[in-house]
Amino acid sequence: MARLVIVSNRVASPKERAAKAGGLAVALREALSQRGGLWFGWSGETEVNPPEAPKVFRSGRVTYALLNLDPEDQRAHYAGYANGTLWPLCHYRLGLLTFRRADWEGYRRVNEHFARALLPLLKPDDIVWVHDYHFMPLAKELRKLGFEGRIGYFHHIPWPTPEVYLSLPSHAALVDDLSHYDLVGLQTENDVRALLTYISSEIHGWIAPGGTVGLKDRRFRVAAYPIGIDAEAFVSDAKKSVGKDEERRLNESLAGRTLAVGVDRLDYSKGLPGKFAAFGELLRSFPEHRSKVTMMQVAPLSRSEVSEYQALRRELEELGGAINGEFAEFDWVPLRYLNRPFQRATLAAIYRRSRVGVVTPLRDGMNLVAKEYVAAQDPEDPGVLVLSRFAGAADELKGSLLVNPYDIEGMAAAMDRALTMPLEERQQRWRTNMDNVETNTIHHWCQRFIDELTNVTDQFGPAGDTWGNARPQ
Ligand code: ADQ
Repeated sequence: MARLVIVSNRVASPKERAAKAGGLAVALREALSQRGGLWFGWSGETEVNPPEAPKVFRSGRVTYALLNLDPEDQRAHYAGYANGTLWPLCHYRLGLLTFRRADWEGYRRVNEHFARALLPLLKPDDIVWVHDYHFMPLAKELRKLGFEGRIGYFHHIPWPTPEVYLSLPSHAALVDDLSHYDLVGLQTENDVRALLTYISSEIHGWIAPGGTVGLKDRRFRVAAYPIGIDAEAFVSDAKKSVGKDEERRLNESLAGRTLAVGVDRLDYSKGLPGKFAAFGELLRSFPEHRSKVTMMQVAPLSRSEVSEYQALRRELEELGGAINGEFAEFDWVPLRYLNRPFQRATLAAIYRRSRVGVVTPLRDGMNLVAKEYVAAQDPEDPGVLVLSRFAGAADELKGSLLVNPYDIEGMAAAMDRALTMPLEERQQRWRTNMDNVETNTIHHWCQRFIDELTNVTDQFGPAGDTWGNARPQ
């Protein structure tokens, strides 16, 4: 079996416990330990004139290789191009997009640095799987250095429609970068359609049936691989939480009230101001819920070095304060707002206790919280998921109440419907969602991507012969 090499910006340290590392990190670590593998990424440290070679260490069957970055390159790469340009672009927030040539150059320099450091560690038959928008140019840089093995890329965030994508000054260069991968994975069929439409209508690429793409003299495959969660672990954590100290404390604090929950990184793509406003609207327009429903929003801080995130934090503090100021009673605080991370088991207990899960991003590649909320429910008495139609998960979780996150009153009405939904309908809707969460787990996702990357080049015909003799129409 060929060795697996994973490249990602952050690497979950081997000592990080499963409950803390998150489902994706755990699944990747498992895939690596099954076949033996290498996990390559940024060390989290910066230094002026960093060494070309990464720090390498082993844990079990997995080798870790971590690279230090120059502080200015790291800023241009991470806060600059990746999170100041690509993140807002892919989440349809053109008003927040900044494009600076220096950031674009820094982004490319970091990718070149990564490729130079990775190449000496690679064997010709390795399977290299690159994660996310921080590393779109990595395959091209590895190819320039002579690596001919299989390289795949998975894009965890949405791929925007051509009209939006064309706002990026470096749009053609970036898709040219992608064409050096053998397999490009996106979250949903909508994302695939958006990328393929751009390729065929804007840069003269060819699309063959099955998603094989021809661009200049290269071929690669583009397909949807909707990511899942470790459903079993969530079910088990949620069940175990019953009767434990944390569940007891939560119940005591709620004093018999109904709970609605939101769990999102503090990020402007997650639609948090709209969610707060919708909860305020619920209490205003449906006064029967006052003093009866508490909303808990867990929002750990992220990317605090980017100014838009600082502004969002202030906005939420103000909005949250205003809701509590308007509606709180001496014995009831409507909104509990927490900026801290929790262990998976604690999150599972909170999800299970919540009659409503409110997941209302303005755009989201998938949104794993939606799936975690479903997995944690009690099948006998499940809660209802209120889900943004603009989350990738909306394609799969058809038992949810789908909402438009720009429609505050519509979201308030959906929360009311969820809070008053009869048991039988809740059970039916939950079963529909749970069937999907149990079928398409993070393990299936991982295996399917690796299997298809392993075999992908067979579909392209003999090397060097771009389209066989027949040019696809
Ligand atoms: P994210 O934008 O980070 O992921 P999401 O898919 O919701 O969003 O995953 C967040 C993860 O963090 C969940 O597993 C959640 O449990 C965990 N988490 C959130 N708050 C937490 C807290 N307070 N304590 C501990 N854990 C917490 C990106 C894309 C998504 C895509 C994923 C995976 O933006 O669209 O679904 O990658 O591909």
